[in-house]
Amino acid sequence: MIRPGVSCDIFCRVVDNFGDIGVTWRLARQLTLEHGVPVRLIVDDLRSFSRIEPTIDITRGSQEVNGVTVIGWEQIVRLEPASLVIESFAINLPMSYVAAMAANVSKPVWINLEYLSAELWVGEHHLLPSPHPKLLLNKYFFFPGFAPNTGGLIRERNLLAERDAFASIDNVNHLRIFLFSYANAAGDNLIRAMRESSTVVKCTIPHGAFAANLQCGSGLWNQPSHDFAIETIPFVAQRTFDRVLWSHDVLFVRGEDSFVRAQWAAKPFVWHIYPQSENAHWVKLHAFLLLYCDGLERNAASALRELWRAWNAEDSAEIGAAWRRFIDNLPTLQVHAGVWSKKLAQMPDLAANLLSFYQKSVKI
Ligand code: TRH
Repeated sequence: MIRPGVSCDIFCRVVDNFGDIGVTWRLARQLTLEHGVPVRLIVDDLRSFSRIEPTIDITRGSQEVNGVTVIGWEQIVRLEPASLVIESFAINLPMSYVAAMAANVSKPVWINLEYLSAELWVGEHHLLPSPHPKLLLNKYFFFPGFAPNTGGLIRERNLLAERDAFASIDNVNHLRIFLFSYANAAGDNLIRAMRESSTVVKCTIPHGAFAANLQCGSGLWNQPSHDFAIETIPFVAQRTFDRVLWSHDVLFVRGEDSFVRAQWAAKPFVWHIYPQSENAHWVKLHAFLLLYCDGLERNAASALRELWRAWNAEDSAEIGAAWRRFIDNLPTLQVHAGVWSKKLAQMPDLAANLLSFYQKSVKI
């Protein structure tokens, strides 16, 4: 049981795209709906937010959505700090709010919710304190991750049961591909390879830069075909995003949140990692592959690695062959995706880990 009186402020700055708001919104909802914690989500970009939560009114400084109080960034000066304060992805909190935290007799538990990574050092740094240089305050690094010595992954209480109930009514005889990606120079050749495969393929692409950058006009993959269909769809609300994933057989995902949801969907997937300066993202990609491919049959593992490499390198020349090899190994990859998802589900979820750290900290 969560100790009475806990309240939580989550701060989100949208750097780009939807991952920052995607992760914080998911966490805010879970803390409120499953743990009964009153949450305020303070966001600097309601317009981006409204793409994944259409009920957001972008003209309102404060509003109640799914039990969470959503507050515009400019309202911060009025806030009395909560007992649990989560800043996401190392953003800087406004000085006035930090000073108010320091002035509190019972100091809030202050968390920096970090980016997800499978790198080993993450476990060593998880929950390390970072003392404020001037004020009597500690901020704690909280690292999501795939190992028991990390903060784990966001996983709602009924997620896997809902997924399994959904899967049992699933019955189609063509290959359904969901393609959510950053703009990718290898995109056209990937779609060409899908179109030319011997399997009947239906490919769904959410609106965005990836779809916009495809050479639809060239007509090659745009011509009507009995064996291939491609459709672009508008963004759905995040609440229904999982159902979209569950109704496909192969998932292309990106960033952080959809990457995790593909793993809970227990489907073979391809990750377009968020590109970082100095190619730092390749280290993260390989660290994840090392974990994910553990126990996966050799051929299937090499097919998966090959496709992930070609996709992230935007390698137009290799993507077609890599796709065909991936598809040849699909049954094995499907079984493995289920095994991986079960393995991850053995660990406590991120919200539970967060609240248990909070409980321990307030007892000290
Ligand atoms: O959008 P992303 O690439 O997000 C990010 C940001 O770029 C961020 O700066 C970076 O730090 C981070 O990645 C690693 O990908 P992600 O994380 O998958 O977020 C997409 C969110 O959008 C996710 O919560 C799912 C949601 N979504 C919907 O709700 N409906 C949709 O139809 C789609 C396609 C996505």
